[in-house]
Amino acid sequence: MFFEELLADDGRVEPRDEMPDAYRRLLVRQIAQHAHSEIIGMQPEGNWISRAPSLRRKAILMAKVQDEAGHGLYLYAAAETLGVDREDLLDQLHTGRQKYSSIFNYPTLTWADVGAIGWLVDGAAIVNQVPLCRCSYGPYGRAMVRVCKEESFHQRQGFEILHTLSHGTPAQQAMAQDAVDRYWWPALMMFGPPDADSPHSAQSMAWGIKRFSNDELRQRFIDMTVPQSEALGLSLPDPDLRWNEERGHYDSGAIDFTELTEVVSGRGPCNAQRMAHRVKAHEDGAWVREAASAYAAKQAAREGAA
Ligand code: BYC
Repeated sequence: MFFEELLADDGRVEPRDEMPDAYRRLLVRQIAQHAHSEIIGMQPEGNWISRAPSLRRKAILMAKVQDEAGHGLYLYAAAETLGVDREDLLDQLHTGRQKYSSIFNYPTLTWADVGAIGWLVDGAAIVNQVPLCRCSYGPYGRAMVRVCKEESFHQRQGFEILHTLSHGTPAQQAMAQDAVDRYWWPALMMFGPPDADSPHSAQSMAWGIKRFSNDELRQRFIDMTVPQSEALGLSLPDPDLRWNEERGHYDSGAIDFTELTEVVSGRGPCNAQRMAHRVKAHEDGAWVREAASAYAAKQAAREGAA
């Protein structure tokens, strides 16, 4: 069969190729959730654009939040190549039938949270998404290449914010530490449930959508981040974190996955607020979509007449 042979050969599946329905469904589910995460992800940081501490910081943050909107658009476009409709995906998000990343249901209480999101959340996103550049589905993998380049800039801007704060006044240091204390565990939960409780991993890895398991990527993130925290002079809020010579990895404390379940089930600190804001933004933007459609129809009619 063409599909199986292609995957066995590490080839790429393209939109018009034949593929099993279950492969298509698995991809639509993941790409849609990913797209939704990017656009909901604009909210926690967007909250600080008007309060960024300098013009430079404001300009950088605006560019970053705009990048996240762009990522959402590439991903909705990638999902559409699988035969789904963007309006329908948005409807599923707005009615709670499709998920978005748990991480965006936490509040951004101080400016340092913008640094912690860049460093930890975008850092986790890179670790999760670099292997997705090799995803067996072509349009998703290609979208990820550009997304990862931009995420890498985002991660550095977060690190630089925290570096400035952690080398600042005692109050600034405390603010940076507090942000890291609040974002560390939720960032680890971004990688999903432990492998033993991850219903989609086995099939997703067999089909070359995911290349590594949730726990493997979580470990990779921890190993990468501990030395960075030392460079920042900030501690990570896990007393059990220590290098394990035998394993060649950091050991870490147990993650409270009941918190992930709660947040994913809609009971996180900001779920209701994030969703209400998203639905309102969509409704407020209806006139823009109508105007764009009317303009496109006019252009098409003009081209047809010429
Ligand atoms: N939050 O079988 P599993 C970003 C769900 S964007 C919410 O392990 P899978 C950024 C999962 O969907 C960040 N839900 O699933 C943006 C499934 O539910 P359903 C988003 C979660 O797919 C702006 C169920 O739990 N990144 O970084 O094999 C600014 C069972 O899980 C979560 C992506 O979407 C969670 N944390 O693995 C800054 C990357 N974890 O569908 C940054 C692409 C699990 O059965 N996605 N669930 O109802 C992936 O790599 C994978 O989908 C995941 C989960 C690793 C997230």
